[in-house]
Amino acid sequence: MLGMLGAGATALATAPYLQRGWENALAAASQVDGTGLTGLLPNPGGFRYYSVVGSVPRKDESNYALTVGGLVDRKKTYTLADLRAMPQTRVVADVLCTDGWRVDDTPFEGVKLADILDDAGVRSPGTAVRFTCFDGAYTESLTLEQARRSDILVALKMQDKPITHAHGGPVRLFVAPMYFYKSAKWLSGISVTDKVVPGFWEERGYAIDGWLDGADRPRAA
Ligand SMILES: Nc1nc2c(c(=O)[nH]1)N[C@H]1C(S)=C(S)[C@@H](COP(=O)(O)O)O[C@H]1N2
Ligand SMILES: [Mo]
Repeated sequence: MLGMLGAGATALATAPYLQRGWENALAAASQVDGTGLTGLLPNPGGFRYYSVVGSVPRKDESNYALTVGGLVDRKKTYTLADLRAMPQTRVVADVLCTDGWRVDDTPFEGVKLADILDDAGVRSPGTAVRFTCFDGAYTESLTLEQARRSDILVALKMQDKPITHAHGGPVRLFVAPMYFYKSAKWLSGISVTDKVVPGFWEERGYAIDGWLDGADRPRAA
């Protein structure tokens, strides 16, 4: 029976499993090395797995929640279904990590961060946004002006599929015009603050503004 399958059909049948195997292997390796050395392993998808902690709980429709608070008029909690019911935007952009790897033309899809901020109503003196993650460790931030760009998403899909656990699913941030460290995985909290609070890597020397060269930045005044 197996002998009757052409080589091509076999490859087609096994490729998705191989891909998932890689993701699991990378995730497993990072339980041992949570700080990014696993990023040196080859990965056919082009992406490398990053986590600053060894193990991250899995969340799905049964237990995922995104809370929005801080300097807002209406504190909110969104389930996955709530986020899926909002208008979806697809952004295709090059992903670049400061470690030197890149994956061009990667589609992300989800809710504009700006829509979520409008929903909650930013109030004075809110000028920045802080992101927290259900890995319990990673944080990120943006100015309010940056956060309102239409190419910054609370993403539910990556490469036109639901975001996998390894890539920060079910919900991650996607900040298209900046280095990928700004795109917090396993997003669980959005808080409007009165000043930019440096994120996890920014406390360790990374630039707070992660603009990519050639990103369409606001003109200097
Ligand atoms: N929660 C969390 N988000 C994170 C990180 C992380 O370690 N934890 N790493 C950042 C960095 S440096 C990169 S390059 C990307 C990697 O995303 P990937 O694992 O989907 O390739 O996630 C960013 N967001
Ligand atoms: Mo990165």
